[in-house]
Amino acid sequence: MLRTPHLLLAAVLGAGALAAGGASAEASPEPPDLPDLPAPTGTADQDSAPGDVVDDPLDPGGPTGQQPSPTGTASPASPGAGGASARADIKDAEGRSVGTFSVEEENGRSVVTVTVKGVPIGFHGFHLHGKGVCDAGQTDPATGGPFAGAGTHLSLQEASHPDHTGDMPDLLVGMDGMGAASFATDRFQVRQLFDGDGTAVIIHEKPDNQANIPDRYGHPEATASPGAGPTAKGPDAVTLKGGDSGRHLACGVLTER
Ligand SMILES: [Cu+2]
Repeated sequence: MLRTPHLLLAAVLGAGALAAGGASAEASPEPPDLPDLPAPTGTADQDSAPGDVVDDPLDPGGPTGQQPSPTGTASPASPGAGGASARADIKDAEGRSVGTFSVEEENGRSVVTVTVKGVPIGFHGFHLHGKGVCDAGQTDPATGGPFAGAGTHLSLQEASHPDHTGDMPDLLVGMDGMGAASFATDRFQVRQLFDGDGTAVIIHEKPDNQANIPDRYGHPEATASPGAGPTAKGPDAVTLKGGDSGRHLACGVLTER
């Protein structure tokens, strides 16, 4: 049902693109960061309509029957990797179930789906942490919060926040305490979640600032990140570790299925 407006929009914007870029619109590759889960519409000017791509990532089901991209390179599905999936029951520190988390590989992307209830209103930092341990009795000395055993943010390579493998969009919870989200990420494949120590999904008490601390916010030089210089501006070392999301509110150990 969304396809028709897209096509119309693409047609309108495509006219401008043709005037500006001509036939190069078809040959230009998709921006690497944009999910391309749904079957492409096959229109020659899909890359020239910025609004078109943004609408589609939350439509992973999208079996529209449209033909695949003519180039065949838009969907980096790897043979044998498709269909792997994992899930987790998310519980708070009192052991109450507050939601479910699932991730499933589709067309080379990992599609995450989460639903929660009984969680405080607002945005919550939402991450995969690098150990599959959810013990409410393990207290984080830095925050006093539970589930310290889940470790730091899952990171398959050296990175700062918000570029860890396990960094995900904030989870928004409504006035009724319920929240739901679905998104795609290419930061990990499902099998990688079970290498080593396993993986836990964590809902934090506070929003994640994604380390977006503009330089106009100063802070004591003592908390500056390594190499930040004497100005002590921008995100400090703590922010670059976790996005200032605060305590762990709830936790779920991922299991393969
Ligand atoms: Cu976290």
